[in-house]
Amino acid sequence: MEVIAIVPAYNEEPRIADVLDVLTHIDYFTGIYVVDDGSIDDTSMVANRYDVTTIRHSQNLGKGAAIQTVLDMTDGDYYLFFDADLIGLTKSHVDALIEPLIRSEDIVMSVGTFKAGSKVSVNLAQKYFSILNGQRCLKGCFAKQLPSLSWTRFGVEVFMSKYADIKHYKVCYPVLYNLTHYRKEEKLGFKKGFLYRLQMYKEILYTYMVYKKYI
Ligand SMILES: Nc1nc2c(ncn2[C@@H]2O[C@H](COP(=O)(O)OP(=O)(O)OP(=O)(O)O)[C@@H](O)[C@H]2O)c(=O)[nH]1
Ligand SMILES: [Mg+2]
Repeated sequence: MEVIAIVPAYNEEPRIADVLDVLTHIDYFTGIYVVDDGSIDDTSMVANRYDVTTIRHSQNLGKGAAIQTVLDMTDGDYYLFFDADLIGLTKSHVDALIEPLIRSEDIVMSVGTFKAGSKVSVNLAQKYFSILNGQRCLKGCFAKQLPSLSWTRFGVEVFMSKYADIKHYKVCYPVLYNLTHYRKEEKLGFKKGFLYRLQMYKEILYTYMVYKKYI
């Protein structure tokens, strides 16, 4: 059985090691793919210290295109997706994403929901818009059936969820306690981070508006 982890990463040099430290100790992964999407920092160099396949796009093509690159070159039974900037990732989070799919014939995708625990608090967007959460597991048959994700950029999660919706496929939302991530403002400073956030919302909104054309 092929169980593949995909970590899209754009300028995550200071943060990606914490995620790869956990993923590379999970014995059921048959492949871990980091897609460094034209980062201008040393994301690839950090990833290369681990037993993972690092793919580098020479220019930034967006999160959706990064994921598509790996889907095109692999044939997984399960695909697990993790952001490269997670704080507090453990094996139990990974298990919580894949187990419902292994147990159920019908469920094609799990979408993680961040929930505050004793260790972390989560912000409102994380709590109420789990459709945007990047921590997911997809059955291979569903992942391979998806129309191309290459155009979606930050809309990739919305597109996956809307596609499942339209096809009336079953999705579940396991709660991931004590898991959170760095926000753009923390990574880039308030002004740059906020402008980048607006750009992300624009891409998500665009996907909401046009996704039907691509299905
Ligand atoms: N490959 C690739 N990965 C990206 C790109 N943009 C973002 N990512 C990765 O996708 C994940 C989520 O991106 P973030 O910018 O943290 O977005 P977010 O966590 O949804 O948003 P905030 O917490 O609100 O800032 C991280 O691992 C990023 O490195 C991109 O253009 N290409
Ligand atoms: Mg983030």
